[in-house]
Amino acid sequence: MKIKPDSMLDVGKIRKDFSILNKMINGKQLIYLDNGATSLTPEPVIGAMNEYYGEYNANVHRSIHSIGERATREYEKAHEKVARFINADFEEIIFTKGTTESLNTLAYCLTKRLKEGDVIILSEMEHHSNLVPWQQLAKEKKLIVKYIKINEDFELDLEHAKKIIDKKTKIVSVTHVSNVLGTINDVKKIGELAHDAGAIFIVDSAQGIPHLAIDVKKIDCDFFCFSGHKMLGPTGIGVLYGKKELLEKLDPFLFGGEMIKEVGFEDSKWNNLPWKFEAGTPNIAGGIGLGAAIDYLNKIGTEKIREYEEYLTEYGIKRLNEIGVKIYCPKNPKIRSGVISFKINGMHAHDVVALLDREGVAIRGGHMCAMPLVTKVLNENSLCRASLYFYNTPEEIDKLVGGIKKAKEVFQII
Ligand code: C6P
Repeated sequence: MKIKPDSMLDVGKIRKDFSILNKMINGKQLIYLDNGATSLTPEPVIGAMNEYYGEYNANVHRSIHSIGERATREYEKAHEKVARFINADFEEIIFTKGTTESLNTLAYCLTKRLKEGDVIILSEMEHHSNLVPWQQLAKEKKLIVKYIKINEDFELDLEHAKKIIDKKTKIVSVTHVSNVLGTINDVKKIGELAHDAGAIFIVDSAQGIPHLAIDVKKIDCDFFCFSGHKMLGPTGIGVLYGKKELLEKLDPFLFGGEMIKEVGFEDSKWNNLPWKFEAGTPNIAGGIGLGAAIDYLNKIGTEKIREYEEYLTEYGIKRLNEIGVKIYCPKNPKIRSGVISFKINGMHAHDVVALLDREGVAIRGGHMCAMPLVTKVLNENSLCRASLYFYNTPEEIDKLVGGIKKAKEVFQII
């Protein structure tokens, strides 16, 4: 560990923007290591949403009074910020409730393109959000779902992917970063395999975009899904990116106000992109909050965030290895995000989480909404997961380690 963390990011200064970090939990200062579940929200993001409610609380794309026009401008600006952040065009950015809604929308909208016997390729490390919608669609339309296997170093087995992606494959949908293993998948490569077979390629980047610089054109994915609340934004807002030519061909999922250009008693015409897919009054404050979160991430710099998190993750793994817990993550730091899942022999994850909570340390335990991975591939009934973000520090990891030692003492595990 050659580099000093302070030379990468001024974490002390950054932490001042997150007032929740001063909170006392069970008499101890909060140590928040559950960023994979949701990230904390900095003051500028809270401020942007408060400003909307306090200064120009109006609906968008409807009212032409001053505050209505300002709300529309700010809401559209948020789409522009997201587009620039991932190197997409404005029309390609649809706001949804989150990754889950983005993926369900795709499963619904793509139904018409699928017929009995068509194949959908997922991977063994999918979150339920990128598994259940396809599984249910497959049951309804008699499709076949196949899963790319994981190798012994917790990476996707690309040789296996090559074998199962063929001309029958119509959709390949994989996670960018595993929320259990922290593996950063080679989505560019998987996308090439999908496109060579003529399939649509979808990326679930719920755990990717908060931590990595994203360029959807470089990845060359057809669709890209993520949630605002894991990248400093509020809950209830997320994004579905789609290539314009594909979005234009798809029928909308929700019908109603906002998504139409013209309505008659017999038929209707759809609005331009992206509004064709945003029916009804949207989450205006949430969208504006997501825009502010992107401003914040840009100010810090996605490359710096990645560099610091790589350092912090390596430190975390080293410290946890010292106390003999079993860690499930790739060896190669270049393909590892700040997710560290581990198991303490003789203790259920929920007991570990509860005992750490007494020390003010917040981590997650269970199957992490990736039940097939945890129970069938890793053969565990539950795991503990510390998930880091750029406002965490090595000292907080030391407190986690101290808390685990105490928990082991309670259970008399040496
Ligand atoms: N994972 C976790 O603790 P939503 O809930 O729609 O914002 O995100 C769903 C989702 C989809 N894909 C991946 C890879 C995810 O990690 C998540 C959310 C959280 O791991 C909550 S279960």
